[in-house]
Amino acid sequence: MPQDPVHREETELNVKTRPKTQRPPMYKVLLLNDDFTPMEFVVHILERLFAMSHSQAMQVMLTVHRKGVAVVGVFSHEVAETKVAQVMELARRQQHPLQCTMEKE
Ligand code: TYC
Repeated sequence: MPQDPVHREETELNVKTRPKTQRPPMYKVLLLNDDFTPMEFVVHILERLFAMSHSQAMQVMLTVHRKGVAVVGVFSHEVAETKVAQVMELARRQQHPLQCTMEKE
């Protein structure tokens, strides 16, 4: 950028009047604890659908188990919806009561 006073002023003016670019809202995907879903199943879900390593998946699963809920990822609305649907479908197929929801960040 030119740094002489005239050009500097233009640069600052541009910064002030530049239209704000809106970032799309992001969504947290939350996993909820229950008393019945096996721990290994939750770990498997976190590895497969949320690209976590085995030890990372274990840690997050134990956080949900102890605290009741944890954020397992932050995504665009479309991706978050897909992740929630995939978790719910895999749990339903195995007849586990695992619950997964999303909320605006
Ligand atoms: N609480 C479950 C158990 O003791 C394990 C579990 C962890 C279930 C995380 C759901 O999102 C969950 N088998």
